[in-house]
Amino acid sequence: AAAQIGVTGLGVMGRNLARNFARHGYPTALHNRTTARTDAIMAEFGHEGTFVPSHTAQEFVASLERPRRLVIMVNAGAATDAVIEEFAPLLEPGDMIIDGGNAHFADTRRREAALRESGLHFVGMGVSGGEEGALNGPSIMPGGSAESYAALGPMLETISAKVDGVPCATHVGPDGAGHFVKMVHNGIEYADMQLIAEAYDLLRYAGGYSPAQIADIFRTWNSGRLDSYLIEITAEVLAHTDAKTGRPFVDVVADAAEQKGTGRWTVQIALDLGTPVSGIAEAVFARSLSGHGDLRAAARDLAGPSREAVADPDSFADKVEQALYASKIVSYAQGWNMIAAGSEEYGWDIDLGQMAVIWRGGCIIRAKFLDRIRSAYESNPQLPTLLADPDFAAEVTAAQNAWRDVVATAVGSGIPVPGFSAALAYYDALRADRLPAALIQGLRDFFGAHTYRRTDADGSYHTLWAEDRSEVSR
Ligand code: NBP
Repeated sequence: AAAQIGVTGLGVMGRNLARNFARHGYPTALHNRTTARTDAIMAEFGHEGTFVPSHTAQEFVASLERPRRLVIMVNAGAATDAVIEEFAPLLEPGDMIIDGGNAHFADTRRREAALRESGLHFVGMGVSGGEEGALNGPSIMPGGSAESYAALGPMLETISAKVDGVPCATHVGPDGAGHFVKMVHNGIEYADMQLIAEAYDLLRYAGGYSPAQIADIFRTWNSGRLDSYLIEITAEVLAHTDAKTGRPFVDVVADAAEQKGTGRWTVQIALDLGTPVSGIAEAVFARSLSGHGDLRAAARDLAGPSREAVADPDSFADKVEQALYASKIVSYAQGWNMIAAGSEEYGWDIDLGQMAVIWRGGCIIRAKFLDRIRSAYESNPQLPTLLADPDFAAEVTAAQNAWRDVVATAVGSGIPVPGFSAALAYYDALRADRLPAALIQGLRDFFGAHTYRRTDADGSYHTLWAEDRSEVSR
């Protein structure tokens, strides 16, 4: 039998992606290093569609119609290279290797270039939505050649999530573009979660609300402009009572956040691109700080204000909603600027509005809000920042007093809000007439003769600081 697509690496994600293809009527070839896993999947899910299981790489490749579409769903890094090395020699020009793992986009660029030499298409494909999404409709971010997308895209659009009938899958751009935007997506997810966590902390310790009450507040927020998957599940997690102790679940979970690395990659690459993603950076650092039990123990006795509840918790909760929303706009503005910077650097020509379209469903950051980003870029594809979109600008303007109050309350109460305050600082820095960067340039010129530019004349200048302080034009 000729399968239209094959999946190798039948772990949590690969198995569900394969089932998703088969359930949509595509005969799907199955392969896994440990063959027992393939057999077990056939036994359990074989009735869901047409599967063509194989125990060897040769059989697997032979079971695919041409041009072959071979999806790899294994751990990123060495495992992915090993699997590519195993299969590439068995393929023929025009065939596609599709890497659905969380690869670093630089690896994807390297692999794409190498496989192109032998006439193979390599598609670095970001997949978001976890286990559930892979089965029922993920958000899919494929990179690679336009030719490969022509052969693969319709299948991806079929199995992806849909919002208003529109698939959450699109051709992002050449080589590493898909994995790049998946990485930024994950970075934005880190920032979202950090902002949500700060909102919770404020409601709890400055608002004086219980976790169950905060769950209700999040539920209310979820019926408004913050409507999103993460706000929805925040209410679930906060409402949950620990079965063992009867205490709020959030109080029995150790407060040390872990990470698998895509947030860190986002920040590393943002530093290389020179694009300020302070919201994502603060989120990554906040997780890492939370895990430093040694530092936290050493600092426990440092002085700070006592945490007292505000006088009017209800109005405070409303302000926290505004601060959260405004900070979220900033964080998405930063994320989108990073995608634009990557697109520019690598010549990907990414359609910025389309990223909002494919993240409206299937993925972890899915939200009503993304529709607004889509329309902002639809109105102005050259939008320099989301904050310049008239609708977003109006909303942030309306929220800014509350936002400042919330940050001030946090500072006054000793509640750390790196996400809220970094977002506000970014907002104020962008709108400032003059930044103290002028002084920094003066200092650089003083100690290192690094020169500076002037507001009143072209050219670069150096001031002879030690002597008569006259300026020298360079
Ligand atoms: P799992 O740990 O469930 O499965 C890993 C798979 O990789 C297994 O099939 C394993 O085969 C195979 N594999 C490994 Br590991 N090393 C191999 C090698 N050297 N040669 C051949 N096969 C090898 O992982 P998962 O959660 O399905 O994740 C797969 C990829 O998807 C990862 O890159 C992950 O980052 C990405 N991803 C995960 C999620 C999520 O929510 N979990 C979401 C989006 C993307 P075996 O059975 O023989 O050990």
